[in-house]
Amino acid sequence: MTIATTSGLNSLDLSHYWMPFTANRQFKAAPRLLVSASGMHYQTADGQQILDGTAGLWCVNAGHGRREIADAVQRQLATLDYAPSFQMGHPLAFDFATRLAGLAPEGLDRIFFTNSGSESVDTALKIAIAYHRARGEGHRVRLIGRERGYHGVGFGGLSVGGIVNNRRVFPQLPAIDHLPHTHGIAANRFAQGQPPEGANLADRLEDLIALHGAETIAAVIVEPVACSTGVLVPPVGYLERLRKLCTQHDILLIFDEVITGFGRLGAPFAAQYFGITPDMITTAKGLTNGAIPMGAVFASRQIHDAFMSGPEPMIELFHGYTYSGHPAACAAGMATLDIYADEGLLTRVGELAADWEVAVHSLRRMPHVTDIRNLGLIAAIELESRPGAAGQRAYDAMVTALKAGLMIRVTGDVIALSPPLIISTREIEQIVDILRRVLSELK
Ligand code: PXG
Repeated sequence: MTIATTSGLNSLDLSHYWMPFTANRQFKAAPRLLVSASGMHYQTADGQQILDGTAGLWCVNAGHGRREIADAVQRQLATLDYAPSFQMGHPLAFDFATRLAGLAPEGLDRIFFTNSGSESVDTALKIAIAYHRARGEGHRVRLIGRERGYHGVGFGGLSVGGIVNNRRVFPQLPAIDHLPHTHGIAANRFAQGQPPEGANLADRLEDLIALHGAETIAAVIVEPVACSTGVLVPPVGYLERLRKLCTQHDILLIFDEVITGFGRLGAPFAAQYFGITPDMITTAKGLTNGAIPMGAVFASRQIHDAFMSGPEPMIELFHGYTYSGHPAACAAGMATLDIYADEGLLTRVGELAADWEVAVHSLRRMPHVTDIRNLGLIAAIELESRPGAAGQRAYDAMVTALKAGLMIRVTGDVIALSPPLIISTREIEQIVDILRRVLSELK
């Protein structure tokens, strides 16, 4: 068994690993290395305990080092390490899909397995286009995303996404358009929970329909809460309007719940929290508590059944991955769902959200803070950018917080928080206390 220790780290060769979404040269000059994790904490190479304010990258919902998951994966690998998923199967993938269907909003009970959020997104977009074709509307190929949306890094996801740095270097899919984002409305600053203004921005879909023709549009994809670009909480009534317009024009509505899925808002899915049923939900991350890479697309029965009409020997959807429904990932997922059920984690945020809201908004008067946003167990603290150095202030906050024993995420000059759902109220206070110190010392 390999156990990470601090010994040998001085001789660690950092040159070969090309790190994702990282300033490689800056990182390698002053590496931040984590070697173990348990519960709410990481441990660094030099033995420091770090309170995890971000559930890893928004994925370790049940906390770290869950023995049950490790044991389940180990048992599965020793029993059936791999089974082909094309024209073959293994029972656990069917069991896992059945369990997931039981958690899903009514009717979204057909599950397609992937290996990541990006793959879930590209899968859902392809299903949307193929669905319309299967029912004789092959002209519906246009996909609508939203400015400041993040849907992963596949060509589909980056095309519907709305983050300029992820897009500018790469060619995008044709037939894409974007709704406006909902950020920056003055009346919404420091709103607690859903902000009051901006539902009318959903009506901009009508402009896109007028411009392109509804019969060319396959799907609209949005994150119910746009997390990666700084926690943009949907204005009251916004998602309802999107749902209504999509239904009216036969456009599929996809909720990208890679982050909001599995309890982050206090319900299994944001769809249930908001009481709005999309046509598909994309997931990953909390699906396996981050322990094994896996994603899943939840599709409505109506979408699924539209594919099931041709000759039976025909493959209905020419799409899938070598590792779709991988046995080890299914085992991790089953063990994760057991933990969620046993510990009530998919609804626990309902009990924590009020304390969380009060705690994060107590930072309102700290230096540099221009806005605070929250929903469920998510929060953002937006800082004023230094002139000519956007992002630097929040980056410094991240480094200082880490030294003070707290892991936060930053995007631009926004601090994002999304701790594991097992957090205690004392640990919520700890997060805020450390941030208070960090902000008061920040240049
Ligand atoms: N959709 C959404 C809504 C996401 O948040 C993806 C798709 C892509 O998932 P994969 O598994 O392909 O990375 C994501 C991923 C951050 C951060 O700090 C967010 C993500 C990933 C890494 C960092 O905001 N979200």
